Amino acid sequence: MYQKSKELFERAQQSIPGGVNSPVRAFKSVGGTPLFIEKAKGAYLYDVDGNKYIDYIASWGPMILGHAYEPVVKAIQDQAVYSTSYGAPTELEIKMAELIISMVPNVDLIRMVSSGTEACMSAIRVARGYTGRNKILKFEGCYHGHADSFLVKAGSGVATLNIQTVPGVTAGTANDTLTCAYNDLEAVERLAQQHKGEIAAIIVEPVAGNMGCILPKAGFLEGLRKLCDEEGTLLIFDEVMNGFRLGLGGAQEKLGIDADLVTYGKVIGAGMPVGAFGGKKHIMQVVAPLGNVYQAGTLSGNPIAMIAGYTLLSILKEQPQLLKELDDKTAYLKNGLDKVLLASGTPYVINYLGSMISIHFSTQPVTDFATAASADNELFKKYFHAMLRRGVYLPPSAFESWFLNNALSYEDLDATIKATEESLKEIL
Ligand code: HOZ
Repeated sequence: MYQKSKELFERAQQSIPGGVNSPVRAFKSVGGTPLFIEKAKGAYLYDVDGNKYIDYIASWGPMILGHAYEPVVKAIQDQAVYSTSYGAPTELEIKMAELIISMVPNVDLIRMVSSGTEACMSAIRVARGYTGRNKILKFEGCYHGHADSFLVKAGSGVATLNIQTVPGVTAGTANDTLTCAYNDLEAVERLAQQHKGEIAAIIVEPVAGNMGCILPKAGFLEGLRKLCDEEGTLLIFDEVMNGFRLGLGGAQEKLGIDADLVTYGKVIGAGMPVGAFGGKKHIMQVVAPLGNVYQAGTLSGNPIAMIAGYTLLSILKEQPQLLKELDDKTAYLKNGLDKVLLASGTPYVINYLGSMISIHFSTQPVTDFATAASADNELFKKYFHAMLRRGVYLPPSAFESWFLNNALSYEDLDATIKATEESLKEIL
């Protein structure tokens, strides 16, 4: 069933560390052979062995309207004939910035970069430059890319591979990163008192997607906002996963909280390598060449990435019912999964908001990294493979959110619910 993938994985390991260019893809925590993908269209992935899967990764977020979405493909093709990169400004970059600013009201200035990692790395540099402070505070199990400052108690692949300390991150850098449990406002308040006047920024995934999907408790984000205002600390929302998915204005709009800086990633490139960081003018004006906080990149604002993202975001803006349809599909899936999971008798938790969702096989609410980690992740492995055998491609780790796309039909959702019912019968 996976013969060609097996051969490719063998070959890949000869030339690529671990055979993959991003660790979660190696299937380390679920075991087995990573699937090598040949193509994708709409809601489906096709591997090199000719197997078809209903896709719940959506390239970890950006395929909101499905894979190879025709308007995006055409826009890329039309742009490519004019060259793939100039290293000089284009009108497209202005249109992209104007579009995002029109959708996210508290962003006055926005800078394009090439990935979510770069966006978050740059945002904390801005926060440090603006406040003159060194420390940042992040939450256990949140993942903000692989810049040194964030690889402390990180989620996603770091959690999946159970890496406690990342060699190569200096003690000095790690010491400037304070951590708290997600949703523990009192712990944040205590740390803020201990480090009064030292914390440049609190960075958070408003809806966490790198320890499965975990929602902020009522008052948590509001409490962070208040604390930041009192302490002169900047609040950074990492909306790499949430942005333009949870709402046109992302989590800020959905949850009604303004961050000082916001970061975006793959979603704003419709799957092309893009990221961005933005915020209020008085903060963003420290960025070079307006100010001295240096940040740069030849591929920043790349025309192919800009046209892809601009096309996707314009469609989402013009047709807001698309996100509503997607949310309705997610609610339908959640209800169907609830039915079959309840009937199976196995303890479980489904967390979801908008079109982010995940299952933890847990006896207690999953509200932070500790509760996510104490879920039955051995059972998740079995569930993952049982679903894969039935043509459903879930994230290959319990420490990742699922992302729905609007190309999914209700038949696909029913097939996923049925596959879960059958899988649970097989593995329990
Ligand atoms: N760390 C990413 C998801 N949280 C996975 C990226 C990838 O493997 O493409």
